[in-house]
Amino acid sequence: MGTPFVAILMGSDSDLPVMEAVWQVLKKFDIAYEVRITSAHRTPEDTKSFVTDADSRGCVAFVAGAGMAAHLAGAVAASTLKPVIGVPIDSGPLQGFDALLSTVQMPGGIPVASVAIGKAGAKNAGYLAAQIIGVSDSDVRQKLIDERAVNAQAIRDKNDALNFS
Ligand code: RP5
Repeated sequence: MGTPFVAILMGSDSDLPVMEAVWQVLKKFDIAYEVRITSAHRTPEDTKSFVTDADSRGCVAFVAGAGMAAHLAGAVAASTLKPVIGVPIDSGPLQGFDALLSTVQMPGGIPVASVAIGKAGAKNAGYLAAQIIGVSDSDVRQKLIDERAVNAQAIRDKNDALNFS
């Protein structure tokens, strides 16, 4: 088995502007990833074979982003026991509320960890995948700890600079 990696799937190339936030986070932590445009309804066989193959090659977690009646994350979860993080994309007239419900409302037994709609959700999907890897990878865990410390200090510095009281 090769280097552990995160597999990132999205239903359409129109999801790319949101989903690129996932690998921007992974890059920061030097985590390997693979990206595929593949749809639960347009290319169901390709989706299943990519998930099965990635699973066998050392994929640690899957991130699946889709909009509208978003069943991609659920379809991925059906083919693997690895953690699946779903990103509801704000495409379509309901601005992601449809995708949120489709992603988060999985029936019991086949879980999908849904994050928020859109770019913030994609970013958090990257962080959640990094934290999953950080359970067994101390380098990644330390980088996450360091980043949180830097972010917390930035807020303290702002308070000092603004001097409210
Ligand atoms: C979903 O339908 C995709 O994930 C995308 O968010 C939405 C629209 O797809 P396109 O018509 O832009 O390809 O399957």
